[in-house]
Amino acid sequence: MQLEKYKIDEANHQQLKDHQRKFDFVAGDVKNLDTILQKLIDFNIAIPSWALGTGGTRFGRFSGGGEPRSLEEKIEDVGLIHALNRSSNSISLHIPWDIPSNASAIKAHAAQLGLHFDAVNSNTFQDQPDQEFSYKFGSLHHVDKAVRKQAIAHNIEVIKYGVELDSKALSVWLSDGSNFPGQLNMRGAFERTLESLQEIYAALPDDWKVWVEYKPYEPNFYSTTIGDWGQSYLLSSKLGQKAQTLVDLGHHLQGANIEQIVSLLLMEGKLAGFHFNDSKYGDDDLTVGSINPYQLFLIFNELVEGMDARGMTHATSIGWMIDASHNIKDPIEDLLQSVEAIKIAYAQALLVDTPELVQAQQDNDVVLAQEILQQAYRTDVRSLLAEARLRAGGALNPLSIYRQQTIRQQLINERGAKAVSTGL
Ligand SMILES: [Mn+2]
Repeated sequence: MQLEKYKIDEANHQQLKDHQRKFDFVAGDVKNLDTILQKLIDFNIAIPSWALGTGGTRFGRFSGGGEPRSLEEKIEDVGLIHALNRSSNSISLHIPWDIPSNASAIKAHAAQLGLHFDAVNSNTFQDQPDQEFSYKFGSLHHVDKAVRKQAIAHNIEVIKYGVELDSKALSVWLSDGSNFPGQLNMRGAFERTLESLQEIYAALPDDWKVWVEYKPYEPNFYSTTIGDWGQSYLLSSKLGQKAQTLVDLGHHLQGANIEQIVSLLLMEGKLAGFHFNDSKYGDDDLTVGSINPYQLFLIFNELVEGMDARGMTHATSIGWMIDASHNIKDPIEDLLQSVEAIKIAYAQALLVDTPELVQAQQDNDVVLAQEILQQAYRTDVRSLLAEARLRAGGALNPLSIYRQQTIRQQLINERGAKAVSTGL
């Protein structure tokens, strides 16, 4: 289904007076208001195709109904999100969960909804029914060359699908690791991974990147072959300029200073981009900003400062993507909340008074430095986001329109109460 523009306009009209009062209250104190609004309009976050269905736990999956049954329907759902928030103009595919069998039709369908394709993701953490060798003991790091070759070929095939869709990056996350001490020679595993990635790297088109994601544990619980940003950085450095490190917020041990990691990767030109989510304990796949919005703000503060220092365009210089799929919310509502939380953190980071902060740091004025950051963090920027959406043709309040228009019920009517998203 598609949401007609006039329905959004009608709802906006009803909310406009209330919005204007809130916006005027905040906007009066914002320097460079129009520049900031334009940056917010430009800033889009890619939606992963696997986030449009209800995720599972190790114990079960409870679908909410009306889930997209095909890639086409997933694209329609992203189109709905983008129509509402004008901030989700791309979709990231996971192969083989979503194989674009007719690339030109898929591309045309997406373009009609104002969407394009972000990074394509390979999958060698599961066995597929028709594959010859198992990934039980790893893929790109496997001790058996035949298994590595199969995994390399899969990645090259994913690049091929991506080229057809005009994607520009291959995102690689490996579950390769070991569960018990002694199971694996760690140096050997790393070296085999590097060799495999070198073959994949050689197949990248000139204007492509490969993004190397890391994760400390799960599904393996003793070692992971690309376990942290240092290991990913080592690989991406050895591979070359087209390789960079991808930061997934949930892929850190508790207490890790992610903002510092981000700052240094950005300094080295090695930050590929983000997989946004939130967590309390591990890779929890919770909605961005639901647990620790201050950390998200601190990350964006480093991003804005670091990107400005390198003269990078915020919206397009690195990849911005959500990677979350949990099990109790309506996925579309969850994604609307996620995009909102990311843009709130971004807007707050744009409000940081950088010259004042630099001076406070120079003076070792710790109290003032904290005050400057928290002044920005404690500003309610939601009406700035709403104004940016309004100017871009979206909804003042996407979630309220989504509910008011009973979109989920319409999707259930169209697709069925038992429709379960493909892939996950
Ligand atoms: Mn991820």
